[in-house]
Amino acid sequence: MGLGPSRPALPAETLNDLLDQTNFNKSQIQHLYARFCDLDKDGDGFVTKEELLNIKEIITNPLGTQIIETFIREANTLNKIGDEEINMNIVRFPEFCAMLGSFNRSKGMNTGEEDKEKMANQDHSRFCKLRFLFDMYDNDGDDRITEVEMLKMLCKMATDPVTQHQRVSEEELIPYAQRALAEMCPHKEPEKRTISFAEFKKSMSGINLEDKMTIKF
Ligand SMILES: [Ca+2]
Ligand SMILES: [Ca+2]
Repeated sequence: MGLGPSRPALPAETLNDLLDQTNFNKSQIQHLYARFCDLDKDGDGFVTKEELLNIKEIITNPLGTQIIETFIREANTLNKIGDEEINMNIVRFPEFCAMLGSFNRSKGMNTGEEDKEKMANQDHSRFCKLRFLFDMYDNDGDDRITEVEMLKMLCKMATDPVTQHQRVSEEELIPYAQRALAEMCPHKEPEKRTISFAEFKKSMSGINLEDKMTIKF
């Protein structure tokens, strides 16, 4: 088939499934597969956290590790087949495609679609991005963002990804975490303030996520 020995061909069955399940066309899927194979340095058919952390935009992003950990976590919820145990450290190609499909939705959209359907797709894409962002903050996955989790994210954002130098100290960031929580959650007692996804979504309305949250793979 003209493919080098280092890259196994994408099985026709997988390709057909992905054409059904995502909005990507055949050449987009093949492009993603080539990218997936590049990331899969040891060629075992999975990409691991370590392999994903090699992506150039991820290395230089202060939230790179968070993005990848959340990406893997979300991919693995799509990954569950029956009672099969979830392997939290790997992503297979179908999940890789499904995850990117919900991120770069506009790329995979058919041009001849009805406007209505396009709008629904955009809403869906925004929803997926917001959910992803929320899950990045919600480190323990209990569906609430606490002050500790907010503070942890702020510390990460203030840390240089290359030198690991934290430009602003944790003590200095505490008031910012508290203010963010107070703004998003109206609960009167500060120690009871946690943010739900609904509150998070509301606070993000009007913020353009398209520029900030389109990950190029
Ligand atoms: Ca691998
Ligand atoms: Ca939480």
